[in-house]
Amino acid sequence: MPEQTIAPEHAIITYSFKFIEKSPLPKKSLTMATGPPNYKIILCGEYGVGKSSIFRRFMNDTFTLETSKKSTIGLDQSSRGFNINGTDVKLTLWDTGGMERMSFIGSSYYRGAHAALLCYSVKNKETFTILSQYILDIVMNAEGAKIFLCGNMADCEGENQVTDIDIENFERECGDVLSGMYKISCKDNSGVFDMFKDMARVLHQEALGKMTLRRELNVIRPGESPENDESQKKKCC
Ligand SMILES: Nc1nc2c(ncn2[C@@H]2O[C@H](COP(=O)(O)OP(=O)(O)OP(=O)(O)O)[C@@H](O)[C@H]2O)c(=O)[nH]1
Ligand SMILES: [Mg+2]
Repeated sequence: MPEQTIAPEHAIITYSFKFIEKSPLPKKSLTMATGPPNYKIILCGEYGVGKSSIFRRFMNDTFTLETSKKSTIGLDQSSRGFNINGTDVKLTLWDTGGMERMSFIGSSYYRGAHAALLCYSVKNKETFTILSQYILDIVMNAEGAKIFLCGNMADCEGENQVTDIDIENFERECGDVLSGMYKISCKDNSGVFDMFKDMARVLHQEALGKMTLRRELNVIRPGESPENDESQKKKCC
């Protein structure tokens, strides 16, 4: 049974645009008047680690094993709904080419991101050892974004494999910077849906926590409504 059948009620909205960013960037807010909370996630990582493959699994559950090297050019974004403990939330995933990280796209890609999915290929250690540079980029350009680690191509084995010890060492070096770690295979479609569902849960929990704190401090931002907040519901009853 494919994992994606778990939340069939949610429509998938996909935008694709190259070079020109037409829509306004999403604001970091918990509940917009127009719909469920929407969390922006950016894919980061070296050329060829499978970011676009993750994006396609997220967008329409497809996979293509490319024989020719085709790098992503420009930006893609796609949204998808998840139900977290009875609350609808939306994730909007952004993808760009590993080669484009330093290009003019850079700052708008990072801006307003709630999370970054830091991707590497488990069969290529170089794509793993370079991740600290990406963490620096994220911290500098996407203030407050949570960072999740994703090892793709778990179906592959090789001599240049990233080991569990490498991952443990990296986790130790990062301190508490990482909010989640996953191993997936886009080819086998293993772990992809569970990863996004878990990210949605972590992001929503964090947003609820921030909102509760702001309410305690009596600061509710315009565009946010307390209706979706579970703790508020309990108080009302
Ligand atoms: N075996 C295997 N191959 C994969 C997997 N995910 C992606 N690939 C292959 O890896 C190659 C690169 O994947 P992409 O998704 O294009 O990588 P990318 O990170 O988007 O690359 P850039 O756009 O250049 O940054 C393609 O040939 C994919 O078919 C996987 O889980 N297993
Ligand atoms: Mg790509």
